[in-house]
Amino acid sequence: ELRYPARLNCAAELLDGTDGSRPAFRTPDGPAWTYDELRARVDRIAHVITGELGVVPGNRVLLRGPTTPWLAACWLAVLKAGAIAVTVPAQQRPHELATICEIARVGHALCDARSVADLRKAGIPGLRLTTYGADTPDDLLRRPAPGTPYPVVDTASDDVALIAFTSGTTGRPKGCMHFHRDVLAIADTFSRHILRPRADDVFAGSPPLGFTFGLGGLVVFPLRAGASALLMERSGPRHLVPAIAEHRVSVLFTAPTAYRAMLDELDGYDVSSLRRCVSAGENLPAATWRAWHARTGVRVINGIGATELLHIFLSAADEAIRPGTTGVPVPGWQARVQGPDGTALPDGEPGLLAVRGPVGCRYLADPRQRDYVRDGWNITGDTYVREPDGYFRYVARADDMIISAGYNIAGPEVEDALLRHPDVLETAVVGRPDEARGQVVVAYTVLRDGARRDPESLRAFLTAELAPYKCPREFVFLDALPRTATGKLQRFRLRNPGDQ
Ligand code: 3SK
Repeated sequence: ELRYPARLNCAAELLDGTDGSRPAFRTPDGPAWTYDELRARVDRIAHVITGELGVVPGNRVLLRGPTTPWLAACWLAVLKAGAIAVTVPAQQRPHELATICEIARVGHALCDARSVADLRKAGIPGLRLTTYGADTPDDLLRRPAPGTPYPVVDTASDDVALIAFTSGTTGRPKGCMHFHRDVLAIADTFSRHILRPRADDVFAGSPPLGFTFGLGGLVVFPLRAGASALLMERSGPRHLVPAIAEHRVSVLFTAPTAYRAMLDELDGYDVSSLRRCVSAGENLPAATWRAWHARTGVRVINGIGATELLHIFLSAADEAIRPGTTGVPVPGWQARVQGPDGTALPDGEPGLLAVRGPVGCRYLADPRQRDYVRDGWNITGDTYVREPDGYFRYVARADDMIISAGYNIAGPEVEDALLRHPDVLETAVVGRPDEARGQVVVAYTVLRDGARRDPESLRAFLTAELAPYKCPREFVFLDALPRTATGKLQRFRLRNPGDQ
């Protein structure tokens, strides 16, 4: 069991203790920031926000901007000063920002000057907006501040440190409150037991810092290990591969579709520095796992996490990794599969994934809390099967099961089969309402560059892979699949093409 002292400031814990001359953050083109430089910059920002800007402990401070060391430093400074960081994925639109600020009662915002237009357009009443990274005298980073260390605010370990918003594939965004101890708990469970980072590791990846997958993988885990992170503003597959080679990245965090897309970019690059590759955000198809392993020799660590639970709670490491499964509960976590009435189901039967552990869901003023937490278990909304050997296998999001002519069909199983076709880059398989059958299976597919749009070839391929009732009735070819700002597939937009 994890035990933390009653008084704890997680930012101070993450910043202290590492040799000041070691690198903390770097960017693809600038010089590295050492731990000493990071501490000095965090202290400077903390002085400015609490002095001139008037932030006091408990205030909610919105942070917004591309993935840079300055955004990470602002996050650390807000927490060190006892205030609460409100994080949002970078691409939120003005009306979404206004809703988030209203829900979280945000009083201050620290915003990269390049991302400020939408925040200004949102016209949030009473918001004190300060930019960083602009060439103006009122910029956060140019304001006068004492050059002395900032005295860390003595927060309780269960004071709220951050409010992370779920990007919400549908509905009003939900703010998830997390404590100072939760931030350390994700490092002391998933990172410590599965990732096992070393101080000489270089972390990099694509998830933005506004998504807790990125915040953990690119800030919390490297700092907790005294390691360094390459923070990239542009982190698509075409940027990641050269960056891995140039900066000798050893720990990579990205999503399944990026692993698949990176396979086409690897030629001519030396990625032998990689020793840990983590995939989350969506289920990792076995075909992608095998293809990445064959090309790089690295066994991808699959995981499932949730913004509600801050980071990954089911996973496996090294030889214990079993492609096509997510893994087992991360040490410190418990998981089971249950029926809609809350009773545990026997192994082999699909049902709702329920988990509990050191971090729990705490929605900010939202009645949906009652649906997410039932009898002390967090119900993630995923359908899973627990195999007799204790491994958890993803079936679908609970609302992604297709019921066609009385058959239950898991869209991801059909997707997995389609991804084994050499022309298929990405696919999403959904049920479309149908009078005769209830639903019919439709495959939306993005092909690799230069491949021919030939539904018959896909149909013939699938017939050899799947029972006939699972084969899509229709194939639709797209240039890209609809995704949220954090890269999650928006299946509802394919099921109901009129919805936005
Ligand atoms: O979606 C996930 O699997 C995830 C992983 C880590 C942290 C947060 C999330 C939502």
